[in-house]
Amino acid sequence: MTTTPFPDGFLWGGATAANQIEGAYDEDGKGLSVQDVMPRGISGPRTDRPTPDNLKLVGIDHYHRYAEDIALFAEMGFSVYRFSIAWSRIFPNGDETEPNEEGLAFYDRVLDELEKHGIEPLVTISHYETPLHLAEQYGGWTNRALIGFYERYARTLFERFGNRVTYWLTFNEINSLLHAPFMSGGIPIPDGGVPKGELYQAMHHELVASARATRIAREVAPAAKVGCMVLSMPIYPLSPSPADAVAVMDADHGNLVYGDVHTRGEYPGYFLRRLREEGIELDITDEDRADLKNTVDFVSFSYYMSIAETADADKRGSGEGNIMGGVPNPTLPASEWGWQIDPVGLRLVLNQFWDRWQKPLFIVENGLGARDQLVEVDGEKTVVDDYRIQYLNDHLVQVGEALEDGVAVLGYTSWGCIDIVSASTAQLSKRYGFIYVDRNDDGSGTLNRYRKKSFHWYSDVIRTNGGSLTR
Ligand code: BGP
Repeated sequence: MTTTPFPDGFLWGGATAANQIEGAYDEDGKGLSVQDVMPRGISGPRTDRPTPDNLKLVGIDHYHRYAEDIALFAEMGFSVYRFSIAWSRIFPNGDETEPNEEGLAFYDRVLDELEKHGIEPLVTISHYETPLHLAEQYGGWTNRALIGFYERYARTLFERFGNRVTYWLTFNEINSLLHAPFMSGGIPIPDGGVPKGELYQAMHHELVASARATRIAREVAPAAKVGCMVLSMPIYPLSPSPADAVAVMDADHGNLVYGDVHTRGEYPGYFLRRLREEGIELDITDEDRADLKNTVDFVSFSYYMSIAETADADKRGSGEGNIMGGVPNPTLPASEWGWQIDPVGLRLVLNQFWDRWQKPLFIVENGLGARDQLVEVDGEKTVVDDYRIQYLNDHLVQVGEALEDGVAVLGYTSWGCIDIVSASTAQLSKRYGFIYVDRNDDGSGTLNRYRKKSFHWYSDVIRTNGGSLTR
């Protein structure tokens, strides 16, 4: 009998996002989203209209292969599967008053498959998939009108799926908005950049929308558990100087404010000071303040890496990262995409979030993007991804440490449980999955699925509830 720190009922699974997996970008009434005009993710310019080099137009054709993919997730023993609903499948332009029934029917079919296999859905309402029309006609989330459109969209989902979906996330990585305005907030970026005041106003609109969705869920789907979702990135001081410690505190505050608002129901003093010092007057109504009091049931987050920070201007801002970067940490290795690998950072951020918010936590993204080599072993096509097994094992061991520390963790959905298009660079060659998908960056490939070595490894981890991890 193996011992394990993971409690009975811990939810094990994987995560994806509609724009990175589904394809069928214009099928069954779906409208364009900002992703359909971002052929290079956030690492390249947007286009006016979809271009054939945008891998997301086809993705991995999950829109037609969802039953096969979910059967593979079930074979691994998933008890939970995180996916997003594409906003522009439900409201093609985003400002319609009635939803697109064909879009709703697709997610009914996905939920049918999950129920067939006893897999709990964990639904992201908005995962970087703002309808392009809302970006182009309204300016995205800088426009207060988006709160109403998002409310209508969320209410439609709760009414349609509220009796089948327990776990909901309002916005994916809501704290990325200032760093990726177009992808995260549907905000067109003029040559001179988006004025900071408009970005902060957009942030406020999303926080109000998130809180209103939380209130609506409680009215329409009383069994629902609503969580916020933030991009976590523990920050270490580059030196023990107090100045570097202050630089860390300031950088951390920039991310923690979102969880603070979602769990406390108001803006913290350090954020109000930041607005004052930047001369920014937010348009906050009394209704907004009342709305923000609708705090979440749990906090979910993505974790890939940690960064360092310093007060030394010459060293700042040179690090690679998931949408945000700090200063490279000389004590840590990095992935092929320069993301610093730090399993202990996951234990630290679990403790930080638990100590700060005392809300159950859900790790809804964690994984290693790597170039995989498809090979043949015993007549089977596979990938010998020992590097991914090592990364995931070491991170899950730290989740176990956090559980021993008394942190309440609901579950873990590894990112990209099947190879999908990456967000930051829109590549398929940056693979995360337990399942290899035969499609390449040039769009070639059969779309066939193949089980990697990590597929069988993860099956064992789930079967033993973490007992098979090597500590
Ligand atoms: C997060 C996004 C995910 C996913 C992940 C990995 O920011 O929430 O959608 O893409 O990053 O990043 P990438 O795909 O750029 O490697």
